[in-house]
Amino acid sequence: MISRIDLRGSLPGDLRSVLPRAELDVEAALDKVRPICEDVRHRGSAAVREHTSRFDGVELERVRVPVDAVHRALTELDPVVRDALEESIRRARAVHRAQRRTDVTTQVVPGGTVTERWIPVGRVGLYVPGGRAVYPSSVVMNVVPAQEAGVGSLAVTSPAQKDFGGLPHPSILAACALLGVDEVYAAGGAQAIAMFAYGTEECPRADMVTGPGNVYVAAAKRLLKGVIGIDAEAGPTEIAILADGTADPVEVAADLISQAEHDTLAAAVLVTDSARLADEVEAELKAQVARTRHIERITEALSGRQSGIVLVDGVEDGLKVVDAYAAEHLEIQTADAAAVAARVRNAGAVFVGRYAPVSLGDYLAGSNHVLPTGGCACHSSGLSVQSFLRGVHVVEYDRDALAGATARVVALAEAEDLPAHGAALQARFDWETPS
Ligand code: HSO
Ligand code: ZN
Repeated sequence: MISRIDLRGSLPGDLRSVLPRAELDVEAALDKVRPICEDVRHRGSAAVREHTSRFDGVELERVRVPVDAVHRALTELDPVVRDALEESIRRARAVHRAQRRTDVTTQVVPGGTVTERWIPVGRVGLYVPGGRAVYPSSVVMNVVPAQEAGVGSLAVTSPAQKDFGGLPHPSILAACALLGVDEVYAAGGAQAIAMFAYGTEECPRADMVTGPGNVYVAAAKRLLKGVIGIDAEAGPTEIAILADGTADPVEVAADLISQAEHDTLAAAVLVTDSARLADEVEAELKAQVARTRHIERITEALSGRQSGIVLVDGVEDGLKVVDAYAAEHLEIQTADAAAVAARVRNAGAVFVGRYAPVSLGDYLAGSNHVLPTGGCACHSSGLSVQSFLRGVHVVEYDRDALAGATARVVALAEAEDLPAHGAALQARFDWETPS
């Protein structure tokens, strides 16, 4: 069911090329989404409604969801789910509140300071998928950091659902209500991203759009990235587990399956120096997958070329492999897991030891579950308060401080053949203009 890659002996120089990974063809979807985005740009709400009718089979009178429908969804939410969501919000708030930044002023020279001022994005649109993946937990993970960053205006959009009277899924509406977000739209796909990017009669334009989505959503984000700020393009979920002979095969298999459950393209990768563990995990996968609800999807994900068991000579080599892979989620299931985890450089989030499975992080650890996929963890971080802040340098120099800088600015400006730059400083002083 799951392939093996044997890297025992010696590791190849270009590790990335031998490791399993899915490819998502966003480029191919660009041509499909371009006319939709243009249509929304020129015709606003009418275009959003028409594309909703075409793709979601729902005739909308208005794209905006009435506020009372948002609140009603919360009253109808299962109290057990409500309690869990509330605790998830509490824990996420605690972690994200600690990420807030304070303005820092550096005195560069006497009389000359630069202050880094952190300013939240003014208005953010959050895209919440509505197909197979209806995740109220992702509403929490996107909204909480934006709110903690101080974003003043927050709107959510999620596809209109035929089965729910043309509204987004009720669990999405309920999560919005719990978080205090009542500006919600029933729109999905590229038309929803364009709605935020250009604005419509119903929905004022947003400065930034975040949230996962299918390939058309990713393509629309790529297309409109100059018009609106975006978060990362989310690809299929990935879990990598670095385990040695001390790991429990039942738990390792369960964790691999947990993320394979998301999508046929989801990736589950075990990196281990124990051939015995590899065999036991493989047997466990067979046994456990047979008992899962989403057996077909999981089987396809685990047997896909993006998943595999990688055999290495020791934990040291294992670390090199997981760093090269740069997983969205990385579990460390080894002896002295904390010490091994401390040496990881590339991962979206690291889960240390048997009592920190990825599923905990998906819902209730307090950490964010919007994380870089596709190897982007080597240069990017997950969603955080920082994602919704801009650091603005505020420069304040007094007369003497500027006078002390002028000769050097003039020298650099001359070196770049931009004398007017230097002259702008000289104009403030009784300075002899060089001929
Ligand atoms: N594992 C997903 C997030 C998620 N899991 C939502 C369950 N619901 C990507 O990090
Ligand atoms: Zn998950």
